[in-house]
Amino acid sequence: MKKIDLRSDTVTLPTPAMREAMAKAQVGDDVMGEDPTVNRLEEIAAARMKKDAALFVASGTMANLVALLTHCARGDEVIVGDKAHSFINEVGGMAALGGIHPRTLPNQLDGTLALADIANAIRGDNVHWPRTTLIALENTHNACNGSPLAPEYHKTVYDLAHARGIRVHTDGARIFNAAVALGVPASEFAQYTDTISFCLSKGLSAPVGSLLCGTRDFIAEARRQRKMVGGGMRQAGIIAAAGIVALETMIDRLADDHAHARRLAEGLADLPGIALDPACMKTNIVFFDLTGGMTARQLTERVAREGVLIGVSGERRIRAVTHYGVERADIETALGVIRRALE
Ligand code: TLP
Repeated sequence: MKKIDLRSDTVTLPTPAMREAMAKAQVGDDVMGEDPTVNRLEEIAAARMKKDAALFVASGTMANLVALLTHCARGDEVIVGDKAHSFINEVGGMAALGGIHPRTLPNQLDGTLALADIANAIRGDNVHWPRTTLIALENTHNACNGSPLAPEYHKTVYDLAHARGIRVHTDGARIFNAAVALGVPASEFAQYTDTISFCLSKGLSAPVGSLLCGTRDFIAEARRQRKMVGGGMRQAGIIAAAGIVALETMIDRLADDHAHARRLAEGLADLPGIALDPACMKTNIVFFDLTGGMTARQLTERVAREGVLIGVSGERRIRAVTHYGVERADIETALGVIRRALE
């Protein structure tokens, strides 16, 4: 029985081309700046985002942490969505390690922060208050149905931030999903954010790694912060090699994942006992709610016994994510298994 693992696109396995590139990668000591494969990956990433420079880090969590540590001093405030990955799912690293104060605003259904909320939240100069230093956005927005944020939205936030002397960081863990969904290059989003991070290890299927992109000076300082949090990885070209293959070969196929997610959402919406609006599903992440007696845990356990893995994300809320290795036929199989499990 083939396992159909829809828990996350982080479960993707490296492609044969990645394994070959890893085996043949030229490597050196990256902390000394001497790993040619890491250097190449960083150049490719910066060029894709049309930024000056990029830094290879171990994970999306490290990319956001290093970005925030570089942007903010202790006691500074970052405006961030209440459903942002960096607020919910990164172990409170910004507070624990950076002394950074999160000011959460409600994420709208489409993953945005309301402009009026942002404008109201930016603090003036007052001896009682922390300084607002940064606005952190997320694109696609994981917890908001994988919604892609439009470049125009980024521009509005960027203009507002810069008019008030504040910078913007974008957690673009899945920025290529946003790019494919909206039919624009990733640099369209990146031009309206001071820094952007993205992951190689999610939909792009590389085994490890994320990139943080920004100005040359910013990345030079981020390199120190990366070292401080233990992210100097030495012969990291072994993993960077897979990242290069990911950027060169795995972006366009994300459209398949989106089509599969759409089919999954439509199929689920037809099942009794499930609530979801397929119109909300624009990329590869599908959330749905159980409206009958069953809990999310009960359903996930039942379907797991038949080889379909989905993620619990609330008492009656479930997440399913499509990715490389999940085919159209797998979606139909998963729908059948879920339907039977609900009966
Ligand atoms: N997200 C993971 C889990 O942590 C929830 C997933 O399965 O979706 N930003 C965003 C928007 C993310 O979705 C994630 C991972 C990260 C950052 C962190 O990346 P990693 O796992 O590489 O540290």
